[in-house]
Amino acid sequence: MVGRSYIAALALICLCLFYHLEITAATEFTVGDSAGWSFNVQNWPNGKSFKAGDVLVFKYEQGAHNVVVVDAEGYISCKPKAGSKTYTSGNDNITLAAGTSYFICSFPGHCEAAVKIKVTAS
Ligand SMILES: *[C@@H]1O[C@H](CO)[C@@H](O)[C@H](O)[C@H]1NC(C)=O
Ligand SMILES: [Cu+2]
Repeated sequence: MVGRSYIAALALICLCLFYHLEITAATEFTVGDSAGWSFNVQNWPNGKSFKAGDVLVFKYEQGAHNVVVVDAEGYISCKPKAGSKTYTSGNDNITLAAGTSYFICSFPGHCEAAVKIKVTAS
């Protein structure tokens, strides 16, 4: 009897751990899906839920765009502050922190053409 309930308890613990991992595992998102980091990508985050630790993958032809980490002001104005972190590989992985993150392309006219996203992670 003792052996049985011990095994049952272990099984329950394993299930709970598995469930916990399932709900906390990081998700990888390709920004813009098949179109990638491109014009009019701005609405791509709509309806998706993000959590801290999720990874955004920005895919684009190297040299055609870049990815600049900005704040709300930079997002709205399309003007990154000097020294803003900039990614240029064309296959950039950015891990989300909790809160709202803003990314734009700083090539002339691109951010204005909606190569920008705002993502809120829980
Ligand atoms: C980003 O992650 C992908 C796999 O998801 C990998 O192929 C790529 O090399 C990574 N990019 C960088 C810059 O490390
Ligand atoms: Cu661009």
